[in-house]
Amino acid sequence: MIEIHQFAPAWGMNISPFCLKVEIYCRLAGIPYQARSTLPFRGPRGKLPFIVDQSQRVPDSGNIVTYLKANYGDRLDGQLSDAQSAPGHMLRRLCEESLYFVIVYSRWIDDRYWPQTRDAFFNMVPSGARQPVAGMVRRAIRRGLTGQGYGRHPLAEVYAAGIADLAAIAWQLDKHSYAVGECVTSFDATLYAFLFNILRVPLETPLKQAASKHASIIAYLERMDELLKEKSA
Ligand SMILES: N[C@@H](CCC(=O)N[C@@H](CS)C(=O)NCC(=O)O)C(=O)O
Repeated sequence: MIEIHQFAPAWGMNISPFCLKVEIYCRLAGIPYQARSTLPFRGPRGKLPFIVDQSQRVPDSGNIVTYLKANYGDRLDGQLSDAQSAPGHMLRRLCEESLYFVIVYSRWIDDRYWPQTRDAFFNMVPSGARQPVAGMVRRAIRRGLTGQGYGRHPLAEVYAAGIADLAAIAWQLDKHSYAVGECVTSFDATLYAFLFNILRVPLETPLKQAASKHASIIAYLERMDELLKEKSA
């Protein structure tokens, strides 16, 4: 069985959008898997998720989906037209290359939410080492965000970027039941994982407040919850 190597749960849930994306893809495609908790430095590229399948290690959620399609059949995207693939690709990039960094910023940099993040993500570290370890990881995340760019902006601008991303997603979901049409596709694994990581974690961030106001986003998460329940029944 495929092993998905990912972070240990925090707040009782999968708090990595990229790791959750792979889990959701497997659930939607009906591919059995086992989740294994690990740390990023153990992965082939120093990030999570990676999968292990018959002793082969595949890193990167995008590569993993490509690998699963090639080895287990393209169970979700076989019928996609170019007119659906193009907006799907753009939605995915928006989530992974923009919204993701606003989520990271809200959890790790915004002082209002950092204490909750620290307590949830580092509770397995012995209490004496918890503050220094958490502080060290936080500094590394800050450097990453400075390199990416959002770390150089004032707080309000970072959230404005994320809120604009959510408005674009809401517009798309107002037109369709799923990410790019009336059938679920691999793009929904991405979209659901990112929206879940904004709306279902116990951080009342400006992103969560903005997402909560979009009826199409709320309805989409509920629709996907129902579908995932049916798939696992
Ligand atoms: N392009 C990668 C991105 C994965 C990624 O950024 N993973 C984050 C967690 S959501 C990570 O491992 N961060 C730890 C680190 O950078 O040290 C993918 O699609 O899997």
